[in-house]
Amino acid sequence: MSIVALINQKFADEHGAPLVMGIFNATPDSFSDGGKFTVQNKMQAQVEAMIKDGADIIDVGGESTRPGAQPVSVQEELDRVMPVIEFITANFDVPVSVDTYKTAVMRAAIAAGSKIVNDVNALQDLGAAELVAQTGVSVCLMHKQGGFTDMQNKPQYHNVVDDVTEFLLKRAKACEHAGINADNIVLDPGYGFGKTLEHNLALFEHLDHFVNLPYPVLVGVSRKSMIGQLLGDVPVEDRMVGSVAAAMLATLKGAKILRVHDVKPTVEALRVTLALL
Ligand code: YH5
Repeated sequence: MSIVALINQKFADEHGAPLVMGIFNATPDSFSDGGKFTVQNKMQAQVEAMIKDGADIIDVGGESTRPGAQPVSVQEELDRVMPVIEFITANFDVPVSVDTYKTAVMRAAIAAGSKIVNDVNALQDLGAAELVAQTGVSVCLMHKQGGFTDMQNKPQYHNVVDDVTEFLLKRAKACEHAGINADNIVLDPGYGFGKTLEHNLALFEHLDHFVNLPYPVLVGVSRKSMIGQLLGDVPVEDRMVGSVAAAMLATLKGAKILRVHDVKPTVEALRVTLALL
């Protein structure tokens, strides 16, 4: 099923609800206390909890793309994400997205059953768009400015909303030209990727503009520094309520996929928000 069909089905069945994409960080710091057995069991328990809590998609990533994070090799990234992807596709029907910008990782993830490529680099790696076209999977194209190490170093735009729009539409057209069906494309303004707080706020204020483009929009603000900044520079563990609030406003502004760490609080907030609307 195309991502647009999945979005429309839930939207119709659940009073305008967007899809909830649960973030699964397959990085060693998330799971490394104890032996291999413990690691595997914790991974499985977290996946099961996210599904029980109502995640519509599980987004598996093996390389931290936070500013200043260390890059990892293709082999290391595969070692992190493949056991998780294989566990989910073997045991559950929930669609898996793979959070990667590397064609080789996309290829392995798709072969293991991933139905969505979530690419912070908008399929600009060599052969990425062709791979997605040939395999018929869906893609989220995200905007970022700059490379991963320097992107928060004085980001600048002529007009952030126009610049991000121009980039995303250009990438969407290139992807369609490569053979990707329009119904398999999602756009994402890329909160926090080469953006100051002001840029992030402008992109949020003008979400209606992105939502009016001919592709569904994914919003990923969960636990990000913009939430921390709005709360007076609170640490990451104190950003859940702010993240859920932002996700609800994004929903009211027409976002169709919410990428979140806290699935249960987001799903509960959505039920109440949409029931009272
Ligand atoms: C996104 O927005 N983000 S990875 C810094 C944080 C918290 C979270 C503590 N992949 C996105 O989640 N994919 C990531 O501060 C993404 N959209 C899409 N499509 C960064 C992340 C994070 C970074």
